[in-house]
Amino acid sequence: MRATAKAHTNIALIKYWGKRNEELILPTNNSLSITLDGFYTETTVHFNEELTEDVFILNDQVISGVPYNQVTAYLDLFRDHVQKPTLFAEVNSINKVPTAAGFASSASGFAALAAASARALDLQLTDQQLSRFMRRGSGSACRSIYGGFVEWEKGSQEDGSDSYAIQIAPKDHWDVRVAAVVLNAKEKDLSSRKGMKRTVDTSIFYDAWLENVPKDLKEIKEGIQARDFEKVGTIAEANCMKMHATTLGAQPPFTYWQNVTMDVMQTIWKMRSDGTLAYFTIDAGPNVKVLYLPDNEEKILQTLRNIDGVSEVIVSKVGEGISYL
Ligand code: 2P0
Repeated sequence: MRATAKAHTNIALIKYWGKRNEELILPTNNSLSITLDGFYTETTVHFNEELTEDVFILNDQVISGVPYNQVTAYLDLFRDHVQKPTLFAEVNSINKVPTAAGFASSASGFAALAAASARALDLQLTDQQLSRFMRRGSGSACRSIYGGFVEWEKGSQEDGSDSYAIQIAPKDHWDVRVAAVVLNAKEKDLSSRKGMKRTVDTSIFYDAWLENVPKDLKEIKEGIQARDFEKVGTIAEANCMKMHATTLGAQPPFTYWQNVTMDVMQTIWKMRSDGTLAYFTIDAGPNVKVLYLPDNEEKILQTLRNIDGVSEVIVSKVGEGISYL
């Protein structure tokens, strides 16, 4: 009843932004991401009849409070599944997703936890079933089941049975790079979960967001198949701008951007007008991720590192899906 799984985080090019069911984590729109090789979580789950409660160890520290409660609530899904309400587990995680890099560790964290839990219980799940379990921890986690380019189908069933990830193209399809630009910026005040909810509930721009996603999705998938970097970058950057525009129409309005976020955006625009193809995307936080092709790597990294307020630039290639150790 012990297993270890490794999951990589992912960066969305078409953003998941809104839920139609908060408890089951069902989205209002399909999303599409690249799995990243640089950032991952490795988790061992050991279900043990002798334990009287779960134990959660993260990076060699025993964890209590909110993160512990999230893990135990999540393990309840598996206890329910096997109908063993008192089967507790020791969870031991190593997280190689630097929080400063502005990647939510929830995607790789819940993907690894789901995969290790299912394997420890010998559940023999299909990929769809496993992706659905991942989704219940954090929406974006369901995309980390696969490497390469991955779409999360929003589905239409109320029970979420058709809301899971599918692979659009494997890792080796295309060597695209993603640079995480780490900024000297303060932590965000509003979590992505809360910002997403406020936007769905109040933004006057939200319907426009939803109407537009299918077009972005169709075109970016064509771009990925054709390895058309200009097309993929243009759509990804515009989709990010539209997601962030919805926050300005919320009540009260908000933005995840800080001054240095805009400095990086403007630097990318300047690079492009000078002929270097780089595109940005931004999640629910101030940090910026930059997409580019390997030929331009040196020049782009040097330019990014020279921006005032940039503390670090971390490069990632396209990564693999779930693996077991
Ligand atoms: C994404 N984000 O597609 C998008 C883009 C943020 C912006 O997944 O499911 O709010 O409540 O755990 O933590 C944010 O994730 O989602 C997210 P839930 P959360 O990657």
